[in-house]
Amino acid sequence: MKLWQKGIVYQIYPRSFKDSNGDGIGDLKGIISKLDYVKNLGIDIIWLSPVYLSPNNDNGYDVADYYKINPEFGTMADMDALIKKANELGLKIIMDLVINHTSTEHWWFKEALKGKDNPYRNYYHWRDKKNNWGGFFGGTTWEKAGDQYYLHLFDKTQADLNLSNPKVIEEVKNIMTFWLDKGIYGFRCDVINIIYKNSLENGKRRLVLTGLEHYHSTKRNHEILQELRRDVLNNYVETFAVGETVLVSPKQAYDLMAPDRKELDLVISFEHMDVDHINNKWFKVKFKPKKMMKALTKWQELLPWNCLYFENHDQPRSLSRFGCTEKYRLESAKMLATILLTLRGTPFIYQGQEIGMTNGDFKSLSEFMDTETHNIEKVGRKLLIPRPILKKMLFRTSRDNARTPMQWNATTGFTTGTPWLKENQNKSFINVEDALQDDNSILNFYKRLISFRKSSHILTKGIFRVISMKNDVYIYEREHNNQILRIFANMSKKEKKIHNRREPLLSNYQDFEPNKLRPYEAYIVEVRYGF
Ligand code: ISL
Ligand code: CA
Repeated sequence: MKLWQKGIVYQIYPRSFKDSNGDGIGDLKGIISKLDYVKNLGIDIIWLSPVYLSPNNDNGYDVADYYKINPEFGTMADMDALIKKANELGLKIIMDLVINHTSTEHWWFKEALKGKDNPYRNYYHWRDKKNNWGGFFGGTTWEKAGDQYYLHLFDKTQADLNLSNPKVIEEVKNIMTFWLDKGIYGFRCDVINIIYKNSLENGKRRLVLTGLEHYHSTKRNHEILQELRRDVLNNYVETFAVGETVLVSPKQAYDLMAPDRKELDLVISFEHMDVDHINNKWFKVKFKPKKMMKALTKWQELLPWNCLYFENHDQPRSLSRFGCTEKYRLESAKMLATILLTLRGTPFIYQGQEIGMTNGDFKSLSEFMDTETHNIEKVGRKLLIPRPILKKMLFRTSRDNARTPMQWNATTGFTTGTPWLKENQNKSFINVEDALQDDNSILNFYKRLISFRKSSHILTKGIFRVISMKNDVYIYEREHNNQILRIFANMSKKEKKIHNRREPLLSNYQDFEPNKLRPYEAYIVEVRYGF
């Protein structure tokens, strides 16, 4: 087994993790100061969201220079120190690789703006007129610059790179090599299945993302990934390339990660994140556990290995979506943790998830910093969505829900200054300092689960088999070498009848009652057939 299969990944969103100098913005020195914490949790791999030079219109996903560190985060020397200290602790680092687009502040783009015959013009996509494509952040995907328009599938300050230009591919290879030579373990590749555009013609009309068929999972996209593996990743002993995808089926995901195709190692898919909305994430509906179980089961059955996650910097907090933030906060957070760490695949934990952080307690739209949230607000206003409804949509779904500062303690744990994004006031009782001292905390439960998983061949290697998805109760097994663990998870706040008399090996309740699951109760039992 590779390290990325045995290990646990922890995602750090640098801006919100730990501020070391009181300017209200998390930074690299802050991260260094918390590496011991991450290590003690039982983590093996850190995924660092972008730290490159950036004007921060999309918090670093708009890269202005791939070879420079954003000064708000520190210096290249700090980055070297982070890699060194992490490696000393046995922690690997993967960095975000954002190659679908650059910031319009990137010097390539500034050169491109100089005119049609500039050598960098062809680094981007240009048209004389807009087409009918729809963007990920709402609205058109074309912005005028001079007498032409450039393509941006995301914010207008994120210009799509033209990967049909071999020079751009060379640039990507150089960037990857530069960072791998510094001792990182690999990359989380941003929106990696939409990087190659077959054509810039009008698309078939769709409710969202018109034009998708021209750039989604193209053949050439696969070839590019094969080329990056062959010419870059293969030069190193072991690397890890995990790709974030957009709208993939299990088959499309498998084609990106199948070992014999030599593209990515692992794919981040979204179906289980789409279970509490209709059409798109802004239209939330009541969460039905069955939908989640079905989505998880489907991917467990169809892919040999999954990226297991309930949260990241783009998703509202899982506790606020799929659990209970009040009466059963501890139980439901631990129940979700139990599922996360007992399925087959590589678990990803997003900063703060391990202490049960919840959605932000935003009171007004002006408190949001996220460009997507503001773009969608504009779209909503144009569509004449009544203000109270629009507000509700944004409060519930804004990506800023996941980006509020990490709650290290009840007071100035994140920063001694003014945080760049409003802190959640529940830091008074949801914070690392308190959680470390409380044996019953979500944090200590995560630690127990992580060490349980790592010492169990059944959980790391075993096959997955679903037993039941009825009545809000998820029951499945993992099996390896004829040894079986059965996992029970009550995903609701109602007590449920089940069949089980065996004492659990690990449970989110202190005691055990046979043949029932109390609200959000979840546990692991050992099964012996034929005895
Ligand atoms: O927010 C989303 C998921 O609910 C998606 O629409 C998201 O924009 C998409 O998954 C792509 O995300 C990635 O690329 C974006 C960046 O804004 C996100 O933070 C990043 O994770 C553009 O680089
Ligand atoms: Ca700082």
